[in-house]
Amino acid sequence: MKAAIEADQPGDLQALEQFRIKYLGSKNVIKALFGEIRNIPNEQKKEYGQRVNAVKEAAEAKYNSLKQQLETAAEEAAVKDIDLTAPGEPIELGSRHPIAVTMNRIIRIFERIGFVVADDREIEDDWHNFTAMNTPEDHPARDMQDTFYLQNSMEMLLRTHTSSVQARVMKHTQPPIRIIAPGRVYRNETVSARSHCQFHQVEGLYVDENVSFADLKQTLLYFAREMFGPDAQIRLRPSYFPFTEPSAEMDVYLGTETEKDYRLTKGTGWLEILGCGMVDPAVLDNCGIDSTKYTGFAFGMGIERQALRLYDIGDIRLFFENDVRFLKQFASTF
Ligand code: 2NL
Repeated sequence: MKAAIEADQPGDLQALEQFRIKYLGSKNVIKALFGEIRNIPNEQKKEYGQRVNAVKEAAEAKYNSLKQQLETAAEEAAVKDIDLTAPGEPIELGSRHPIAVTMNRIIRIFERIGFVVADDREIEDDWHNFTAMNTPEDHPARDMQDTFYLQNSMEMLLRTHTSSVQARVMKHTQPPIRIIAPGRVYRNETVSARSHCQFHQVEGLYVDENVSFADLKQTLLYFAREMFGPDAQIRLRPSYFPFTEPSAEMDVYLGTETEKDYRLTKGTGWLEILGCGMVDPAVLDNCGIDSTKYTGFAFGMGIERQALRLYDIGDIRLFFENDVRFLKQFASTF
């Protein structure tokens, strides 16, 4: 048996496995030799047992050393098959999403005059999204901002604007506060080429002593000129929001010289880009800021519509489909 084991030369891992099953497996041939011990005269049993044991140990030792040898050889062969001079797989570079590009441009403009980015959750409670913003339950303005509620709870919802982020900042920070809150927001709306149930917003808030409507106007004029060029003109039209008083919509003058500008502005040359106003004192008080001491202005703008314009895209849904054929087209923007 010992000679047989020595003669057996498994040349690869598969043959080695056959060797293992034969000599070391659960039904191995050495076991049979151990079984024979009852037919051996008593005085020879000890020597017989020792010899069979030696056979077993020889098989184990051979198995272990061959296993190491063969595995090392297999690893070396695998490495040898790699062509280290072959060119690597190219790593495809992605590109920024056009919404992110547009948002970052807006953020940078406000950062230059001291606004700091504030960020928070998209799943909000009713208080931060509505009540703090002077829109209590049953307020008609809630209809315009119908949203998605979490299952089993009318308390938790997907935020309809990033004002909720600013409410959180006001609750834990005393003025001066100068923040912008960019982020994704949701509305329960039918999806079409022009509107979607999810979109992005940048809101801004400035609260301090003696903040005036003139500060708001000058800040927005600065923004319009940075965003649309040094000749940009703005106009403010009276409007209504529950959280600001007075409130206004801001339009930027693009002119009607190009066909695109004519179409976009419906022939007027003016494009509506944001809503704004002086923060309603009730909102300040709701968030723990003394409205007899402080005043503030706030504004909010949608990103998708500006991005559609910037890149001349015809359908808002393209922003959310993540089709690389669409996204690749913005690889050169930053
Ligand atoms: C729009 C109009 C607006 C605000 C957002 C705001 C935030 C705080 C307090 C008061 Cl914390 N107001 N945000 C104000 C006016 C307009 O958004 O059309 N957005 C797309």
